[in-house]
Amino acid sequence: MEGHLLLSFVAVVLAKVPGDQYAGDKVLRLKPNNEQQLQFIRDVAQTMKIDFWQPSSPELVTTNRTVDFRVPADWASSIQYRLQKIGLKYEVLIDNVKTLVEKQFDQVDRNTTRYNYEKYHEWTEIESWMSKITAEHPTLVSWFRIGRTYQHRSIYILRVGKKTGAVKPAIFMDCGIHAREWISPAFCQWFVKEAVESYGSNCTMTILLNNLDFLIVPVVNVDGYIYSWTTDRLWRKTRSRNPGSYCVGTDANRNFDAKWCSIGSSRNPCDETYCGSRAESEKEVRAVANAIRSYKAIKAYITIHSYSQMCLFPYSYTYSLPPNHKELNFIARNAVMALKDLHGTQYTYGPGAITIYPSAGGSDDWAYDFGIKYSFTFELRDTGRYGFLLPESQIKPTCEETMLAINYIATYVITHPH
Ligand code: 9B3
Ligand code: ZN
Ligand code: ZN
Ligand code: ZN
Repeated sequence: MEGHLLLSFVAVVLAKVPGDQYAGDKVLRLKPNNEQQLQFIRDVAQTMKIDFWQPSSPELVTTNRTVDFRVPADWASSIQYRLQKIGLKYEVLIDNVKTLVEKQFDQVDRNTTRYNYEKYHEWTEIESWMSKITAEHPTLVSWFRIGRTYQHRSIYILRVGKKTGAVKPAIFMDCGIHAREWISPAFCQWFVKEAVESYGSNCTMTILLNNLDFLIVPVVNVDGYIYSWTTDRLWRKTRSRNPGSYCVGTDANRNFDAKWCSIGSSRNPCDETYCGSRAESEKEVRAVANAIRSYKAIKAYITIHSYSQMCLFPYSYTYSLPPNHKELNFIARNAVMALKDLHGTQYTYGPGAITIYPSAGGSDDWAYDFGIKYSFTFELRDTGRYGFLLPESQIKPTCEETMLAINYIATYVITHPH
């Protein structure tokens, strides 16, 4: 009897919404104007537990560029005091992270019959959604497993396109490389929905699906995504153990074999940009890379992240420009213009190294060097008001506008077959 009581007590405690650990945490934005202020931020990052949102690690902070970071509640007032003292102006983007995290979980609703694309979904729901949409559209959708995660879950790919019996040129798109960027898997699902629902009625989509296949991985980092639902909403990395360290996980977007771990990544397993023990050490990364290596007709690679509103292309690992830089820049500019047409959302675009930050091991650079000459990273909404905690009310407008950019790129690819 007592044991039973104790068990239900434990269950109640564990069922707590993952957000409590962020009570009183703040997200601050500031812009260091000189070396001293820069040094101050780096010092603070070493002595306090600071979670860098944008850029994703303290090494990537530079002068005259804004930094967004989360400070734990206990440190917040001390940091704010010290910032004031050295005259570094800051803005409070989020006053209490817990409040926003809780809002996201409150909105979750599981008992609707039609799949709601304007909500974030947990992994089990996404998994059954894949099975359902495949069954409902057998002439357009096929469903495969491309590998397993560290915790042995399946990593799936959907092939979306009119089935012709022949191998068609393909566009590979993945979402959910980073766990906390929830808008990313939401977009992949939206894209598949739009594709199957508008085939036959929407002219652009019909032409696209007749002429190519979209290979879509809705969630790459499944373990991390689940962990961001159950335990830590702001988890970024995979969930693999690191021998000799208590810290868990590798940054999957620093783990690809593209000048691996040379810049903009960390060799410390406790850092958010830990590059892993070797290139492709992560099963999730190997699954994506193997899928791309084995599918012969991939014309474009697109990877979806958040936040910052950017369209990036190679390289991130060097400031050098790739041979078709002009063409990539042209495509990115037009994609971003198409996106802006809908709600006026402004995106910046350019090579990763100069547009966001120089860093190696990213999937877009790897896909490019593998031979896929059209390779893009999208950083979806917003620019920091909510950051990773983008409210569900923004899923629809974000996905609708992003569709226009992806459709532009896809159309470009089929009209430029070389
Ligand atoms: C980073 C790299 Cl290394 C790359 N090749 N392309 C884009 C990015 C930006 C994303 C990251 O992993 O930090 C944004 Se969340
Ligand atoms: Zn629509
Ligand atoms: Zn990301
Ligand atoms: Zn990002």
